[in-house]
Amino acid sequence: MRAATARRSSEALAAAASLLVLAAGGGCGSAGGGGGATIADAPNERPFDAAADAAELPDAGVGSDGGDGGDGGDGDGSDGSDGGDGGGGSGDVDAAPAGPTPPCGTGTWRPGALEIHHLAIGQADATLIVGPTGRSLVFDAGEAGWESAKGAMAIGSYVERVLGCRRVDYVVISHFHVDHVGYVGKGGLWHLVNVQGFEIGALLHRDIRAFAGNVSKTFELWREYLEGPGAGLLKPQVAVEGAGQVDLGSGVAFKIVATDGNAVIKRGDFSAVMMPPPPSENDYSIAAVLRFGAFDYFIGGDLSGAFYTSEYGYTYHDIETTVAREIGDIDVYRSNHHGSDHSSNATFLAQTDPEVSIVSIGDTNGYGHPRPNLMQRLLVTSVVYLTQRGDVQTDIGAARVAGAVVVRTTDGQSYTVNGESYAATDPVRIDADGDGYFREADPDDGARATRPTPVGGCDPAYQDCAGPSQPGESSALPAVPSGSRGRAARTDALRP
Ligand SMILES: [Ca+2]
Ligand SMILES: [Ca+2]
Ligand SMILES: [Ca+2]
Ligand SMILES: [Zn+2]
Repeated sequence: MRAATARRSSEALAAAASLLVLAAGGGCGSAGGGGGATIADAPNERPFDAAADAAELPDAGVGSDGGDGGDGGDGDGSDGSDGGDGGGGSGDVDAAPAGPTPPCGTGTWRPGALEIHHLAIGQADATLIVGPTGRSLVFDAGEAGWESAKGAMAIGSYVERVLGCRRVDYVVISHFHVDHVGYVGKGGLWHLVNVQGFEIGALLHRDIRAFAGNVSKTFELWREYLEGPGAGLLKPQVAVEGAGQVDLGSGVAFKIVATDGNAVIKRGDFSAVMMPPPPSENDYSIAAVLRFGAFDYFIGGDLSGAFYTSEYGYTYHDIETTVAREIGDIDVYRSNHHGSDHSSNATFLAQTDPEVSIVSIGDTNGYGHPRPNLMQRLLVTSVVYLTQRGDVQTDIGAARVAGAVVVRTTDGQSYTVNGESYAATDPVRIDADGDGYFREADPDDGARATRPTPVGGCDPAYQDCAGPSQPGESSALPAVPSGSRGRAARTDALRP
């Protein structure tokens, strides 16, 4: 369901209107941006490819991946290798001169635009979100190899090019795997603040004291670092569900809808348990919905969508199915867990019904990403953009291999993805029985007690299977307003 709507004039009007708002302040720190004369020369829809950009940097050759990071990693069980990339490499990190931080708002971003940049940094994640007043959030800042700083170098130069400065208001780390946060003392988020001199307003992370499954050296070092030298630099906060922690400017809501397993997995530290295999770090990913007008976007790290036991010593659990009812209909979906088919389950996609899907993926991944099943599921519901081609054995159909994927809107009504135009929609979705699941996702939309069951079933070791019909769900469903039967049930409380 895509519709072309190139409405340049309404975009320009909205941009002009928001310039007036800007005079009241906000923005990324200091400068208010380049003024109003820039609407005609709108920022590049697709400024550059982060990986390519990094290759031009003098220090881009640092930290070739090597050795054994001991990272529990990101595997699927559909493959073998995990953690470090193997091979030699010194891993030396040259200290890039930080220099004075230029003023914010002087990069490619222009006031009035909401931009979401999915960087192409291989099999690792980094997404830059800039609100219409210039407030900024980096969601994950990972490395494709544990000893690498290449991801950080690419992220740093990309962010500076968009914002004009080395400062971001928020960093959200979905979970503590190298491909989402990097390794302390080597790369990723550590490198951004310690070597490149980035200033961070606040770091939101999951509760790594109260919830731990299959942990890695990456996880343990970050847990120490955030309570030690990292505390002052990163101002870490434990993420909580809701929209109270992140302010991306007027009209934008950034709501955390899952963290620490969304109550699907039992609370506790299972890191010393060998058998049964404890939950994957992926299960605990922070997930969030961003709403701006009719534009709805979801991002959720490596959130899992099936109970599955890996031969590598961890288990996945279906978190997506419970989170789906908190999300509702979306326009753009940042695919969970790269190109894994243990995520993006059928219930999740039926409930959220995205028009555009974005898969952050590396060409040289050992996991067979994107998995054929995943591509089929995404392609029937959405136009699919891949940051890299991934495994060449997989038929990707009409998916676009795009490099960095940039989503941009100025009015919350139409948006572009690397320059292609789409209409944001808020379709009427039917949830006749009021159980939170639209009829497309609900096995029986006339029976409130009948809801989607977790993919792969319930894990008696780490879930409460004797409780409510679905783990993680309180037996008391939210009250249903009497007039809501047959109407769209999504809550609009977040809408600006
Ligand atoms: Ca929408
Ligand atoms: Ca229903
Ligand atoms: Ca039902
Ligand atoms: Zn990952």
